[in-house]
Amino acid sequence: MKAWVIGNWKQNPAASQDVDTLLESLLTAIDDGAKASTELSNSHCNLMVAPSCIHLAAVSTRLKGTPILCAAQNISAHSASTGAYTGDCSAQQVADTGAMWTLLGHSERRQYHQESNECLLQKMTHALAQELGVVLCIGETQTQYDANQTLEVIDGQLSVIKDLLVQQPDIAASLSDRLIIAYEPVWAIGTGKVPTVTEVSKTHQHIKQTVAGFADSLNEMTVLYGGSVNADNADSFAADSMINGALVGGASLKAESFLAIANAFS
Ligand code: G2H
Repeated sequence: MKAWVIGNWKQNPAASQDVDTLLESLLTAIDDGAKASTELSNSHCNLMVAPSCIHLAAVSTRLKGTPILCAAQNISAHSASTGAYTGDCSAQQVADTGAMWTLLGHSERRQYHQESNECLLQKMTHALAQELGVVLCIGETQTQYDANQTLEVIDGQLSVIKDLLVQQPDIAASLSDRLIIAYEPVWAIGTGKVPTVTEVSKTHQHIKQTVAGFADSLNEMTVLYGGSVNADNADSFAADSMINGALVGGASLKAESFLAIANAFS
């Protein structure tokens, strides 16, 4: 299975000039890597970045024809492609920028925007209708982890996939190409704390088994780990066959560390 390394830029960088600098550093390093036939030629790893919505169109345009894909960080829960929804961007508007994926259900969206399974079911439906792939983020809080509730919490969050398949059984066959799950323990996000590789591996195994139980066609689900992944710890995650890549926040804002993580998974 080809690994994925995805940079979630969150609400960064502040200036579009810094977006350009980051993009050009990434593209130059990949170009140089291809010329030198190193791992950075990207033949073994899918690379994607998710800029903030204000930079999405520019980044998507710049990345056209390059080995890096572009994703939105979120889409509107409203079904209409246009309308009176101040501050929202519809799936169709995102697709129109050339972006081919969207993150959904990141813990920061769940926490600060009260995104529920119902809301995420709507967003997944709209994304897939516009042929956007979905990176569905799930994970437990510190309190839930301490109370040994990780798998229970994850099962609740994964049930949105089951609900989607109940509504649209016909998409089951194609869903594995358009759905990635990112397991991100909330307590590991931006904290420098990480679960052990064994813990992540066991949780990923549970996620894969659970999703495979929803439909036979979902028996090879790509499951990424996210939460304080950096150039130093990426190798250990990459060495485990249950971990099919990484969703990277802070370390994706520097080309050097993002590409070092990509190398680890290549
Ligand atoms: C988790 C991750 C990216 P960071 O949010 O999705 O961020 O790598 O900064 O912990």
